Amino acid sequence: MNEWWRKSTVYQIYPKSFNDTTGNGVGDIQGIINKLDYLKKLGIDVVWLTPIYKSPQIDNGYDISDYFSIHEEYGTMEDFDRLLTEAHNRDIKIIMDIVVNHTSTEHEWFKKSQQSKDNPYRDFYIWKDPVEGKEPTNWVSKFGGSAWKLDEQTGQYYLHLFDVTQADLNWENEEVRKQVYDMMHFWFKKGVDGFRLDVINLISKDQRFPDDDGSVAPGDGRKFYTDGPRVHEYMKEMNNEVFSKYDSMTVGEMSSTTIDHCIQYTNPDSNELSMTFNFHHLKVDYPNGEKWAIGDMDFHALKDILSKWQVEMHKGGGWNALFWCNHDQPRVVTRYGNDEKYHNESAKMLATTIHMMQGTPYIYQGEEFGMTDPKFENIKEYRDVETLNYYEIMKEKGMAEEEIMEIIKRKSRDNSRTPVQWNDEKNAGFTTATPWIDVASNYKEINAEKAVQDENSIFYHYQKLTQLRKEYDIITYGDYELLDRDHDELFVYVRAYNNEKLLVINNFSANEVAYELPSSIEVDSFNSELLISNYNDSVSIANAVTMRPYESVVYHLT
Ligand code: TEU
Repeated sequence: MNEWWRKSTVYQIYPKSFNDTTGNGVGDIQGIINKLDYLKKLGIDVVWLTPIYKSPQIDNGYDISDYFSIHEEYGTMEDFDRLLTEAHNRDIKIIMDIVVNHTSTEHEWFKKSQQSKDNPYRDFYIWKDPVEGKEPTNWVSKFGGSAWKLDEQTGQYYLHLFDVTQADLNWENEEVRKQVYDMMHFWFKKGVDGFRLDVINLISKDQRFPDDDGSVAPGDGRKFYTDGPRVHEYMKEMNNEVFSKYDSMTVGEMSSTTIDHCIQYTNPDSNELSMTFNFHHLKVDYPNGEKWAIGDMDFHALKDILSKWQVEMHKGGGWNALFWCNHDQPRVVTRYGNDEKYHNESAKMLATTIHMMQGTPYIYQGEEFGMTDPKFENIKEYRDVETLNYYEIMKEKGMAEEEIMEIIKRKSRDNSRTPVQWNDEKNAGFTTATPWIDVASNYKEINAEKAVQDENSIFYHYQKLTQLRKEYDIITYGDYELLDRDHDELFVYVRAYNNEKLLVINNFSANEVAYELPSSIEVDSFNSELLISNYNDSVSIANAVTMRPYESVVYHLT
């Protein structure tokens, strides 16, 4: 089997914030077509489009009301077909984001399901009688509040792990599964190259629907639906019915998952998915696991987690999706780097850290030239449903406005959803109208046009990383070892493949750090070549090196 995705770099587009050509303040499909040459220049191989289907847009398209049509603000099916052709003409593949854990409550299936208990669509969703006059379980929604909503007319509750307008589908129902597979065939037949599957490890629920004992957090029901009882059976069925029939790539978004499950999802012998996203490395700044609180990044935990996934997925024949940023996460240069004095250095260093690992790397729009969090101070500037819900929840807890806004400023998903900063013109060149969400104020300094004009920019660093991946098999196939685990500032690892090694040294601090390489590396017995660095005058390797603030170097030893 041709596993092209193992050597690919993926670029994620959040269409709403990408590029507006119709002048309505919202990005569109034509806007993506207009930027394909820019993406080609960056060197990416695959575009992941977040949902563009018809949707009431309560959760920006993750609430689908019709899987077969395009959301009208984004354009038409003809526009989409043109995008596919234009992308393929440039050797860029397109993968669609598909949301099948839930649909919008405006989907026809849900509307019918809601009509009566004996409607044939009733069983498409998860309806339960009240228990002692209350919710069927104590589970909370990931966006806050109960995960159950009472339907007054029929007297039953439906499950929604996310927003109340995102009703969970009942995967136990064979007809649901069949409809989903048919819909996937529809998109494959159009020519799409694969899917990103939204929260796909939540589709199988424990059919006993027990209460949570609160041992992790009050009402945290995760253990009853995460990597649930039949999830691998469903993935194998989906693969057998759909994916196996096309030369496709599939990436599953795995919420709170484990390495063992991800090995099972992605080892080719299981016939499930190509690769998985997991989020453990993006929780190392959550104090006691709490997202809506501010904490320092635990650097040792970051190294341990990323390394453990590298080593164990490799051993188990699994495959990682590598990423720092997406539309749900704050911008990494602000979060784990330094978005002021060392903006350029730290953005490049962070990129190198994951692009030299084993797996398929993802670049989120704007990351390639170092977009930062916008640092909006006022709740009126925020749009995200999760953020607005938690604003109310924190208010109800009696927290002060100032404290709440400090948390939101650091944690909101809108941090990554501000319009792409194309140039230094009005609205950063994103739109001629009022954008649906404000542009970050630093667009005159940080924008794509400026990056493309400057050979030392972050953009060209990413371009180089995508090229190296194509040239050096060791990046794709080599094994991984973390060095100097306890070092407080440096993240150092080696990749090894046949008789070659890659030595990757990243300084995560603003300090100058003197570093002596462990003798096990035996640098003297190799020829070494500096493959990439983020200072123009990084030196060739020796047993001892001095790493400048956020310096990052990669040596190829042969
Ligand atoms: O996200 C799933 C998910 O659990 C998150 O990353 C979520 O945003 C986070 O836990 C909130 O703290 C996916 C999509 O990426 C996200 O945009 C959707 O809102 C969500 O599923 C529901 O479809």
